Amino acid sequence: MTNIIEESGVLNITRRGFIKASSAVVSTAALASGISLPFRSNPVAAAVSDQVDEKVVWSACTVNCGSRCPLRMHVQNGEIKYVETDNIGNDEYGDHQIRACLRGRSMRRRVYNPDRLKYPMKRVGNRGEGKFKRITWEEAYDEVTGTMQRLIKDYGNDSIYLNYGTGTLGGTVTKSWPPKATLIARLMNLCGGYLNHYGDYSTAQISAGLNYTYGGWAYNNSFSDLENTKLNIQFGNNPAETRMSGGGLIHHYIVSKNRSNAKTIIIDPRYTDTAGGREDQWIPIRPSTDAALVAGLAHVMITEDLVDQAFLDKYCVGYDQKTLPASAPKNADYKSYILGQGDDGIEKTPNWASKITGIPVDTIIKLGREMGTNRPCAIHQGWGLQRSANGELACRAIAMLSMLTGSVGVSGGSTGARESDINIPFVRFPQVDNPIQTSISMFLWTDAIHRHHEMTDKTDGVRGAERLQNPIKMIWNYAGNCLINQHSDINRTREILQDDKACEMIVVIDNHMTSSAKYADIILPDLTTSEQDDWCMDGKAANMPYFIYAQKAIEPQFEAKSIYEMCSQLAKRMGVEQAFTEGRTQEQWIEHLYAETRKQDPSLPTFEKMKEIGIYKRKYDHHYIAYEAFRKDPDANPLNTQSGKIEIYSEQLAEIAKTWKLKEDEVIHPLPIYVDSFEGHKDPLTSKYPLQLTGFHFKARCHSTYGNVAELKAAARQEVWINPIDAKERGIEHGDMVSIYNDRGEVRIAAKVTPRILPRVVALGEGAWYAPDGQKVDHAGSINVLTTQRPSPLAKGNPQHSNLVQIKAVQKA
Ligand SMILES: Nc1nc2c(c(=O)[nH]1)N[C@H]1C(S)=C(S)[C@@H](COP(=O)(O)OP(=O)(O)OC[C@H]3O[C@@H](n4cnc5c(=O)[nH]c(N)nc54)[C@H](O)[C@@H]3O)O[C@H]1N2
Ligand SMILES: Nc1nc2c(c(=O)[nH]1)N[C@H]1C(S)=C(S)[C@@H](COP(=O)(O)OP(=O)(O)OC[C@H]3O[C@@H](n4cnc5c(=O)[nH]c(N)nc54)[C@H](O)[C@@H]3O)O[C@H]1N2
Ligand code: SF4
Ligand SMILES: [Mo]
Repeated sequence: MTNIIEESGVLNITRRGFIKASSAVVSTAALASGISLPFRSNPVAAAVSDQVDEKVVWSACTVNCGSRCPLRMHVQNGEIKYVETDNIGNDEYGDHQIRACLRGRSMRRRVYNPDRLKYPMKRVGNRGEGKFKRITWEEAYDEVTGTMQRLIKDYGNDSIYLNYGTGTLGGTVTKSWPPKATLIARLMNLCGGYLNHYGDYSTAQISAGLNYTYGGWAYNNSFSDLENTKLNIQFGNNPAETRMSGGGLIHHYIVSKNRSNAKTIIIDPRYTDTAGGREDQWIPIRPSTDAALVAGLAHVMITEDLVDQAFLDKYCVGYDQKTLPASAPKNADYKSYILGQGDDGIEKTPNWASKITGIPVDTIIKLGREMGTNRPCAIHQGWGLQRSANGELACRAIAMLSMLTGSVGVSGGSTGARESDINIPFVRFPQVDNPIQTSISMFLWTDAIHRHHEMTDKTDGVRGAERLQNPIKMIWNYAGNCLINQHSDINRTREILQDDKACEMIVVIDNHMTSSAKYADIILPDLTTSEQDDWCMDGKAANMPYFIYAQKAIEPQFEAKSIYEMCSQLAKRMGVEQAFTEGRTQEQWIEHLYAETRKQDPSLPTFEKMKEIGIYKRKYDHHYIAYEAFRKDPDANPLNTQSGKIEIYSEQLAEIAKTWKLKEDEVIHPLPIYVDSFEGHKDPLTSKYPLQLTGFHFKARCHSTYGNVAELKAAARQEVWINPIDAKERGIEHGDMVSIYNDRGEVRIAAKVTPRILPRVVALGEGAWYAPDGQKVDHAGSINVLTTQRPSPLAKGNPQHSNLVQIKAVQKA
């Protein structure tokens, strides 16, 4: 299909169909097939009214869903009338269209949403009450810099915290995470620095855990490489919902898996959309027990002589006595652990694993044999299973399967981590060093407000210092809803934040009046992507990376300003304006960053060309194979671990396990063993709260973003998944209103009674907009009313999928 957008990024089309485009050679056939303009359906109106300017502008959806989609804004008289997406090219796999999902296509409803923040505002009521008065930008800037200067003087720069926020993760100038990449950090670092955070809500446990196994962030083969595999095993990985872009990873996943025709096994407590009839086998598993399943599978492979011993000997440390480090006690190797010759004396038989996981013994034996005889295997894990109380161990355990089968570093193989991608290098906004070295886990900021004096490296994972010197007195909350909605235990957070003598100033920079914005002292209304220019990238895209030049489609709404403008103005008041802007406007930075990028890679289109084409895709004819060089020559290309090899037994973890202060039910271990977790199926609390509640990332929203679009809410309703057995015991029928509760709070939402979830497990999509009534009961299905702020042992991360609850019926449908 020909399309005008191939020739011109920004088209001006008049009501009478004249085209005022820079370069366009546009056929009427293209017009007819590519765009349906309102004037064509109403020629009479067109004839009598004045000319209307219509243009099509490339923009993007920059939220943190892992994909990143181009949007083509149809703008009439300065207003977005409708939203299209990538429909250029021939759409052949490998050069396919990056088509936006329903969320991106509803961007217009986010830009013109009644929740839109219009003016700078200052809190007038109690914090969290949601009462604000309109102020001018000048007043807002003065208030922020005045208070900030006082706090820096009284407490130091380490009392100023940049909260996690990923609302504009896909932007470059507007990028909201990691903190050091944001313009707020640039501003703060020019003014003495800020308290940093490490880790993220997405991958805290896997980053911490597999870091010791592979050395640094653990990569895996790209999904496109599934076309070479013999067996496809997905642990808690749901790209059909979490990588939804039509051009993104679910597309790579389906096409390449079909090409290999490899058997596909989905291991998840829920029957996911990724399964959705495309799987050969669904193995439902009790949450937080994957490590036990792995041990059972290892037992099968070891006892039936199906492991790749040569691989384990050459590339790994600690599989058996031969490669165990000298510092380790005897029998501290993995094989001894599995065969019951280790410390615990328990043989990890399929029968043992079955009791813990709820998976039949036969299924475990069969799967172990399939893995051992279909090498290399593609073993991937999503991040849901590590977002749990024992997630650091679970994610390391899954990687064992790639090692036992010798699948690491080869085509068709895997590492056990989540799939990786090839990227196009792009020069980012230059960063200024942070003079403050201290950082905390992104999950412990509420603690750092009210018990900072107790927080040390050994107790709370403080980094860069032995202990926290100062409490958090000010929070910058840019493009994030983690102040309330996305952080655990909302009721606890509310209590901590209500005291405005503790944390004295909260600045929220957002587009909408979110639950986090209600807790602001100062609200600064930001532009949306549609109202400014930016480079948008970092979408997961296997071996077809791309970037988008998002261009301003409409004028700023109300009094909203760009983050660049806000920070420049604040910098001016702090006396660092020149250092902050380096004399450039936002548009000049955009051009400058691209010029720098093209210096590295002159094959990229010119800036002018990018304006026209909007999106640049690069097709690679190879796949990303993680640790390929290491596999080929481990001596020349060692890993970044202490030994240079894959560490099944980690001496560093053994040391941490000895020196850190942990609670009785918390385990850090040099081997990837199975342990019961707090709020797991064996926790004594199950006598009161017998159901394991697991969260999941839901197609109706990207976290909370798009959560206020009525059409999306109606298309994919928020409901709690419950098995018919559990429902029947409680007199619950499909559609009934139920109460989900534990000691932390209560949520009321409709029940989805379905065999798609394991009995004794219930599931709720994360991100619904918290809607409490006067009685503190949430009516939106906002899961973080029920989650805990107790961190996981090693990462000090968010165990947001480990929750025990009870459910009762409250109202018939
Ligand atoms: N229980 C539970 N909680 C979870 C999770 C879970 O699985 N379970 N998942 C966790 C994970 S993995 C993550 S990544 C976090 C995500 O947590 P957040 O990063 O807080 O993600 P969002 O809820 O999408 O919030 C993004 C905010 O950015 C705003 N925004 C969007 N576009 C713009 C813009 O152009 N400018 C500005 N200024 N603001 C904008 C949105 O309005 C929204 O308020 O949630 C975590 N919370
Ligand atoms: N539509 C949409 N897409 C998104 C997001 C979104 O909010 N909406 N968020 C994006 C972000 S920031 C992130 S970090 C990713 C998150 O990506 P993930 O963390 O992978 O997503 P989840 O849905 O939390 O978990 C994936 C699957 O793990 C399963 N699971 C939970 N516990 C266990 C367990 O113990 N064992 C096993 N085997 N499976 C388990 C869940 O049922 C779920 O189907 O998604 C991204 N994509
Ligand atoms: S939410 Fe994700 S998949 Fe959907 S349009 Fe935006 S970037 Fe694309
Ligand atoms: Mo995330």
